[in-house]
Amino acid sequence: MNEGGTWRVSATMTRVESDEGRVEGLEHSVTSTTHPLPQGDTTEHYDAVVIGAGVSGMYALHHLRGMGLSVRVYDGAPRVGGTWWHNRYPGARVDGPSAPLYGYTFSDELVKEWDWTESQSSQPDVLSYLEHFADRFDLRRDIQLETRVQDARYDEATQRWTVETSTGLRVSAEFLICAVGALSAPNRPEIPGIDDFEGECHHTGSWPQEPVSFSGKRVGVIGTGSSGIQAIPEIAKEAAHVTVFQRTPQYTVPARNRPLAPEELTAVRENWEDVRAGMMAAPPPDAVLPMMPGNGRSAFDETPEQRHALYEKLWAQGTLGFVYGNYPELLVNEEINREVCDFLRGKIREIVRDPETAEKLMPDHFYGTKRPILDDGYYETYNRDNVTLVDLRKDPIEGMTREGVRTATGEHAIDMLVLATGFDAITGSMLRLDPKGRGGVSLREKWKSHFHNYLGLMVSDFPNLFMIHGPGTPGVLYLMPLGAELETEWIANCMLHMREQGLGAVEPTHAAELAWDREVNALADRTLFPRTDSWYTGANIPGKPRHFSVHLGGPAYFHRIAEVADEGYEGLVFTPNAGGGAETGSGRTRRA
Ligand code: NA7
Repeated sequence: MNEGGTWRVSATMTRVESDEGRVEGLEHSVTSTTHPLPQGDTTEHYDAVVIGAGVSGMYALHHLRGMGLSVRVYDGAPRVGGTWWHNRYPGARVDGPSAPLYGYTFSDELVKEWDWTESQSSQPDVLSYLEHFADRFDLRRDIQLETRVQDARYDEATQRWTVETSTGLRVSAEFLICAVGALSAPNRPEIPGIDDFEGECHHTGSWPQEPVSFSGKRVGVIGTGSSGIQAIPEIAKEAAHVTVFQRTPQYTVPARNRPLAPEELTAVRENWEDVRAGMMAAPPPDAVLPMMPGNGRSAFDETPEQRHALYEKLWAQGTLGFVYGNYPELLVNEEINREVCDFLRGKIREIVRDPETAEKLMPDHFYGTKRPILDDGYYETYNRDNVTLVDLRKDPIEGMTREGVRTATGEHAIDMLVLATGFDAITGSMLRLDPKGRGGVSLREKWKSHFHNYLGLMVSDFPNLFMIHGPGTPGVLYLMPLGAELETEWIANCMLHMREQGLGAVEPTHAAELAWDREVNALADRTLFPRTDSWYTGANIPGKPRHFSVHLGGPAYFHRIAEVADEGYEGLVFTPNAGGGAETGSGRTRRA
């Protein structure tokens, strides 16, 4: 959409970028502020520093560079890919709407040229795709790997961020884009004696680069979330024995991964505009829950038999269609949710032959209120002779010894411990970065008791800092690549607005943050989500403030943030450019 000579994301989510990576119409609108270095000063200067070379960070680089900005990306890993680089455990694959939807959408060429091979893409395939993306759009020349950002500080006088890296670099930038990942700060449980364990120990979220052999080994796995449930069947195929230490039993639905037929890809490519539009379509205003497209029928208009037939059909089809193709009441109505839980518990009893093991596997929370899981033979794995399940609710871990895991009833000798214990999700990687905002205020201090933010994109007292997939975005419950595109485009348009208006700093008001928090929570409170302990609420991390951190609007979120921009960036305070020379723009520069 072209408004007065510039491009911005409108409420209808018009695409703004060409395949070549230039943002159409912007070449003359944005001037890079790469400065010549003063003598003796080794600081590098950019318009924007992006932290993270994963799905979001790479797109941010591509888009901002396409606007003519100077951009530098830093990532501690030796390769691009972010979460998809680190989560290389056996069985890792996309467990959401997958190929070709789990990919960037902005480039028709990219959609046409990348041949996804499976319906649920494997981690190596996603990583190859991201490597291809980096090459295809010539991103590597602006990405510096094996370089962790150790310090990031805002200077009010110059309206710039100064970043220091593990490699001794000092970098200055007007904008700091934190693409640090929603699932990037691994949660290592503090088990007494864990450092005494003499065997191998690997976390699924930071899996070794070298191949890990399970052959002939007794492997203990702690954790039965998505990662554990993907990894356990694969490990059990190779290991001498697997002992699973389960704290919370989980529902999981068959992934039904299968090879993609070429004609399926062709059909998507031929209808790409419609497919893409469908991914972003605004839910109807009377939607039971905006993130749930549902199947067009209300559960209450059908008989119990009809509902059961739907659950059977969805189970047979597998995939997250079990959630998204279910009744729209699934995540908001106790009665319907309980019916689905009963159905799924029945499936566990059918599959698992030993009734005692089946009982240990029975989940008791509302289905879908923890991240829904897809598996490939998870419950079936407990029918193997080499797999044992320990129910930590009845037999808790007391500590680790040199040889294994000690629970209340005895010791489980193992050669390898796999920690599938998840992440300090959504906020953990920002807290690990701990940027220092106005007056040196630290994010850790700011977020000590609540993760205040505005639109999931910005934080008051942290001018010119933007987050992608931050708390309060639908990030982890939407399509991560598309979400990254849309959030980046919003951020880019905000930057463009500042350049046009001669503005040097932007941040939200605290009042806007509080209102946003209410908005996110009002949506969540309509659902069953807040009633379950999960990483959405922060309950998986001891001592973490309980705060529901996901916007449940799905595509509605993107329409909401577009509306904020269209209405003159309500809730943001802009400060004129400290460098002088530029005039403060029209009615969009406001005070709180
Ligand atoms: P999750 O979903 O957070 O799962 C972690 C699992 O580890 C879960 O079963 C936890 O039990 C368990 N856990 C965590 N800490 C402990 C301790 N101290 N003792 C025993 N068990 C523990 O992480 P994943 O990596 O599986 O998945 C994260 C996301 O990645 C996933 O949702 C997809 O979006 C992709 P709990 O349920 O907290 O009782």
